[in-house]
Amino acid sequence: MLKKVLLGTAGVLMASGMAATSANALLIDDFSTPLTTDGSIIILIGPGSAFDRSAGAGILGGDRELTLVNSGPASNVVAANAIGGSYQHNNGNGAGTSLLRWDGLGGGDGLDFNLGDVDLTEGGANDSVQIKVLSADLSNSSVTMTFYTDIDSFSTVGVNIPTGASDHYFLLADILASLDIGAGGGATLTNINAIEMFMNGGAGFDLSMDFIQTTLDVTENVPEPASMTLIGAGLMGLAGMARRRKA
Ligand SMILES: [Ca+2]
Ligand SMILES: [Ca+2]
Ligand SMILES: [Ca+2]
Repeated sequence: MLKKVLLGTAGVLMASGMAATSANALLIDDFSTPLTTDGSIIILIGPGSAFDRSAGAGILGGDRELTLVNSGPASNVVAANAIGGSYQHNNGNGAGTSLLRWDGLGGGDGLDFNLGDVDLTEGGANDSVQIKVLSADLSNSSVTMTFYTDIDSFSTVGVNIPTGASDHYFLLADILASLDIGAGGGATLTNINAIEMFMNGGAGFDLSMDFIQTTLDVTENVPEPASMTLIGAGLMGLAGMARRRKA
């Protein structure tokens, strides 16, 4: 019985250890705020574009802008929605794009710089951007993210999202190393005022995301021996408590 309790405790400790590590996270969007467009779904049949502004919880800076484009042909259907806490983009038999923008409250439908010098690293605690992908089918497609300090200082990085579901991380250092930068240089990750995510999808492109955040990549940052020892010590302490309780 005690063995079972201890195994259970170990599980909880491991889980809480993981949670503590990933608690250092700066949410960009969890898509809990649906699109403002009626029914939270935009459907474009044939060439054209639509703009959506959604303000609410779970959005960095409180304001998410979306420009959805159907590049044709006339029979192509392009759809986007934020229903049930995820963002989805789907192309039919032609191309289409989603431009998601987080540029803070205020400003217009274009690119503004109102995030208030947000620190993506949270004082150095975060080393990665995490994109929780529920499903992806990205043939003939590309996804990029651009991080702006201001109109002249920005960095664009390609996001290589694999097909299917994935918990996808890319390093903040990759943003700094980007060769695709503004006339004034790259972004300063501790002073970010706008973020864009551009999905340039060919025919059949589908992408569904649960959330985007900056965090510590726990898949690359495994516990060091010292903290494993601490967990072990904690376990022995709990074992002692359990024994005393039993007695
Ligand atoms: Ca805005
Ligand atoms: Ca804007
Ligand atoms: Ca979500």
